[in-house]
Amino acid sequence: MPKDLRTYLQNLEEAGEVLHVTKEVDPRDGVGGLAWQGENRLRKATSFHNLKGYPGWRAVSYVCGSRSRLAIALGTTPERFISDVLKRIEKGLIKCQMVSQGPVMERSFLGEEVDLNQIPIHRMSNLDAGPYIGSSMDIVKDPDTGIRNVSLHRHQLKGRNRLGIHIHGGRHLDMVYQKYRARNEAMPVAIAIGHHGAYYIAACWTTAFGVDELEIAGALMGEAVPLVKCQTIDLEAPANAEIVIEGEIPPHEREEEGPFAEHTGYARAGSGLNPVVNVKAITMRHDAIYYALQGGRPISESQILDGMPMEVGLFERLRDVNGFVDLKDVVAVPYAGGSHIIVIQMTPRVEGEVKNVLLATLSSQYVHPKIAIAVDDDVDPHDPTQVLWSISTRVNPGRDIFMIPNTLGHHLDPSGVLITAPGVFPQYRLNTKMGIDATKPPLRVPEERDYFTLSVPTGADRLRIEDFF
Ligand SMILES: Cc1cc2nc3c(=O)[nH]c(=O)nc-3n(C[C@H](O)[C@H](O)[C@H](O)COP(=O)(O)O)c2cc1C
Ligand SMILES: [Mn+2]
Repeated sequence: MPKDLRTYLQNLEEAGEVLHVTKEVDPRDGVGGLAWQGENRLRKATSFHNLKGYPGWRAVSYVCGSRSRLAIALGTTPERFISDVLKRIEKGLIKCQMVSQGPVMERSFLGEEVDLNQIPIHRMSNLDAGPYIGSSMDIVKDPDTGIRNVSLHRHQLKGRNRLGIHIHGGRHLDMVYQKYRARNEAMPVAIAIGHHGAYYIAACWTTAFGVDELEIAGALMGEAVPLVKCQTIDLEAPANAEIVIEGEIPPHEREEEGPFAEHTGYARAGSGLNPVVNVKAITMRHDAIYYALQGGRPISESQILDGMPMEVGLFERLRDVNGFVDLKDVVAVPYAGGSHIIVIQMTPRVEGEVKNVLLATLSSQYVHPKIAIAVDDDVDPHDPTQVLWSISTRVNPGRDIFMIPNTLGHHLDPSGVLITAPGVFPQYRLNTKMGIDATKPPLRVPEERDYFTLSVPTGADRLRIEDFF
């Protein structure tokens, strides 16, 4: 059976990861908040069975909203996620396969029949300009090479056949869009909504320009992605998606878009005059499930989907700094926005090595990392109390912290300085990058390193208090 949202939901269900909400909830005023609480208070994904104004529809949220769920998507564990994913990618990408039919073609609405309001698109946060689609995998094709690019982009609902779009300057979709603009042509886009978690991990993958992320999805799953032809545009879309929206992005049209609460938790950065999508067709399953991906304030799905693929990409890069690093783990801290603070766990071998690793963390394929913190192998990088303890007891700030001002930061991080005209696409911000070396002295100086050996309360490494009452 091909992997899709339904097989994924089944796996999550078996792992006890899904909370079923049976009472009526309004997608415009409640789905976002309840889904957010489901994760942040109960650590569950949510399935909404009774949506006000949308009889017969079902919506799911936070299916990609935790480390354990993304591990389930790839049949691994959070601890083995990085190494397992790297192994699969190193085996090679898997080409997509064209098929003539797929469940996503069960119903189709063309031209005048198109009405986005028939989909229970939810309003995520109070500061948002309106309902937004966050689970949208935007598929475009480089007009020069014909190579696809897949990435997630927020889409504001603007009318029955109109969506807003937000494109980070310099991302691959922006590079493809620039080519269409230079030709004065509209860029066709197929927007796939609702699929297996592996597709979402792949769509959030940052790799070289000219790599089809659907081939990454194939490698992650170990099976080729089946594609069907779109009906109104010259593109292909995943045959087993829940919904596909076909549209075009005109080259020069701009319209107010946003505000929209982003992965930082704030809503105003990024909003302004942004491109639009004119929708030409909607195809979907008979009983399509809407994936109400929750963005915004941590912990939303944004931090996990941005963060976990980034951990893999950074691990791959950092292990080769200076030829070899004894790297243990890389963590994009979810409650810190998921991608702006990166904690690296490593065993330093020689003085200076850690700073080189921190520099590489702050300058990679990702623009997001702003603060990089290195901890030693006796500190759990996932535990904020241990990371803070390590900073407070192992960092001599004048020696162990460096800052590099006026580097390119993430344009949605409002602490940065906007260098482009306010509210005009694309936007860029400068920020300062900071590295913090909170490791012990390196292996080369064992006596100095030993000075920082952490004490253990007597017996705590052998005894468990639960066994004593
Ligand atoms: C939930 C979510 C929403 C996102 N929304 C946007 C967006 O609106 N605009 C954008 O440019 N990137 C957005 N991103 C980030 C890109 O999808 C992501 O960086 C992707 O890997 C870029 O692909 P590329 O390497 O092909 O450029 C979002 C990411 C997530 C996880
Ligand atoms: Mn890409």
